[in-house]
Amino acid sequence: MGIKVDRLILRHIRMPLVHFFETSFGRTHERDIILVEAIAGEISGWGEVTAGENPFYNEEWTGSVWPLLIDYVAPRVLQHEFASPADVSARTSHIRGHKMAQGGVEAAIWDLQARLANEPLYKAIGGGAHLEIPCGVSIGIQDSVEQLLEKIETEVTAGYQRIKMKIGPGWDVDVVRRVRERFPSIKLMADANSAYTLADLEHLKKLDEFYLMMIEQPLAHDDIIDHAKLQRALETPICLDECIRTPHHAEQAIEMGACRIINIKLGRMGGFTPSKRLHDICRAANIPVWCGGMLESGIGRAHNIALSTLPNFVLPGDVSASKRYWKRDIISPAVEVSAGGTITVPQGPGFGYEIDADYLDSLVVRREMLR
Ligand code: OSB
Ligand code: MG
Repeated sequence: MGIKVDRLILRHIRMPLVHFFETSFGRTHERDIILVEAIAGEISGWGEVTAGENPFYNEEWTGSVWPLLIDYVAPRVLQHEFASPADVSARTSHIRGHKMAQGGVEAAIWDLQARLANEPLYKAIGGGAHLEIPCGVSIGIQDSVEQLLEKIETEVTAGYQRIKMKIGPGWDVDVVRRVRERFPSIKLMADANSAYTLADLEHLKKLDEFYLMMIEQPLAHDDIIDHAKLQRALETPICLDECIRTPHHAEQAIEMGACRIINIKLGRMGGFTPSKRLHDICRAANIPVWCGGMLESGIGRAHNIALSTLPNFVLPGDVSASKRYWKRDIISPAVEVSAGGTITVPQGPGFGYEIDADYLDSLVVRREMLR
């Protein structure tokens, strides 16, 4: 059964975060998110564009996504007969970059296809190896070390299986030391979001002492070669995030020894099809993967859950409960995490949660219907 999208509705929504989130590139208090509703006849599929409010994680931001979707992605996708959603990504991949914009539409069409077939999204994408997803949390840079220790305590008590802390110059070795003193046996990792260069090599080596599971993306967002040099000097495994924007980047990083782990983000890769290809490359090379997050609403979160059911997602990801981010989520029920730190994969059609249409409507900043 092929698939044809006859309408796309774009919505820009604004959602306040329960707590600000700080990375080495800045602080976020509220999210501006672009949602994609892909419609065939009476049935809708939903996707989320995971770009941030500013072009600091990658080149995309809420403001770039809107015209990119209207001028370049929608015209290539609307009214086109796809044999399968697996063909959507190839239809837009001539667009340089802007993978998150492309990926939001691609994911909406996978959800649409799953709903048309009345099956769960995870089955449609060929997943299902895990139906309980192991969860970790990502904790931003705090105003004080005490605050960070308190947050970690809360999350460990809630059952989360691993803690990721954001680091950057001035908030690294000494802070990690304090965390390790207080929590000697938790699974701990650090994410630098490209805050360092090879000039910091001796400083970064000091992190080896804290037996971290991995250090995520310490060096430049586009520099696989320097990561290979750093990995040779470190005992701690490097995990690449920003550097891996195509499956081929992973082949190059693995060949060069630039990392031992890869974080897969659905949006960064441009959707399920390239994410699956990346997953398969890593699996064949014995590189474990985990699912990253971009402070998603429930819609992006639900897609991440489906993705995480693929077999090589063997490490706890950054997919955590809705309530850590939102007072109220736009899906129902909210994403919940068990006392053992897992999410049970929902079995309903599509991504398996309902859209809370009234609440969603109340958050809309702008809306556009495309035919
Ligand atoms: O690098 O993983 C990252 C959030 C915004 C931008 C980049 C990153 C992050 C996170 C948050 O770490 C993960 C989450 O959604 O909880
Ligand atoms: Mg990261």
